[in-house]
Amino acid sequence: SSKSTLPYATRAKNHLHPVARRLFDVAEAKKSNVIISADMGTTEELLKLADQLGPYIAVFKTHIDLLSDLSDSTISGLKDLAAKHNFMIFEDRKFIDIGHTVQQQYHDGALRISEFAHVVNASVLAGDGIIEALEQTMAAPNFLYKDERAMLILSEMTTAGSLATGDYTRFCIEIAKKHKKSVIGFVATQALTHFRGSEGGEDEDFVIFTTGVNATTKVDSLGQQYQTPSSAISRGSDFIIVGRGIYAAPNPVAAVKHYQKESWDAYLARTNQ
Ligand code: 5FU
Repeated sequence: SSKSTLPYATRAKNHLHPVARRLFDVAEAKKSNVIISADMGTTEELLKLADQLGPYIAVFKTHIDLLSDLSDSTISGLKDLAAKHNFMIFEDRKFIDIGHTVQQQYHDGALRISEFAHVVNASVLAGDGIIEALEQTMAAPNFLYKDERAMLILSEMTTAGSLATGDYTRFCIEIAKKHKKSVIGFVATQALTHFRGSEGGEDEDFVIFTTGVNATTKVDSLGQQYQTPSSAISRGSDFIIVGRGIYAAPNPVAAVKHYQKESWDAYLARTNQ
């Protein structure tokens, strides 16, 4: 049977990776499987959003390169708010280069991603060397955040005409299975169990983060395609990622509460609770 029918609490107990355990613990503690996609342009807006929405979210998703004023206070402010509100941070950087380059982009560099992001994602367009490179950095003996960092493979995308489908998505699963020390799951529109065949091992519990979620809109003008929170969760998503549906709403706090309730109720239904 699929892991996605198990409660987060059970998955938290059984998961091999400490970052996945913590994700499920946070979800359970806050009764939230919502991730805000905080696509802000300044540190002030970013930190304000994190403080306002912090109580209602499990994870705060950043595109740190959107900030025009990234500085020490951005990073320390984010880390303080993550501690204050007990949320995790996902940097949606979509690493895609050769191993040597992504190590530098992940650790140090201008964006300092390894310092603040518990979770990052990578595309395997270039093969699994990118995963090995990031895993090497995450597991280095002198790496400060060992056991507190993990990654997701970008295995599907939500845009019209996406090429990340079929055999490509299947390849992502093969790579994930081989790198369970660092890969905890996928960015995907649904559980990927239908690609896995019958050999899905008992210790296999991939976490699914789902972008392209909006309660009221179907598309944007640039190819984005949405499903609703309850659709995403019922199809096996574990955490829904919402950007404009929340931060561009007239009242973002009211909006996040709405998304939190809809997706938590869908999770309870899926897990027969
Ligand atoms: F990998 C992906 C994808 O396939 N679709 C996405 O929409 C990532 N995203 C991100 O989720 C995108 O870069 C935005 O940060 C966010 C969606 O924002 P929206 O305002 O909810 O459309």
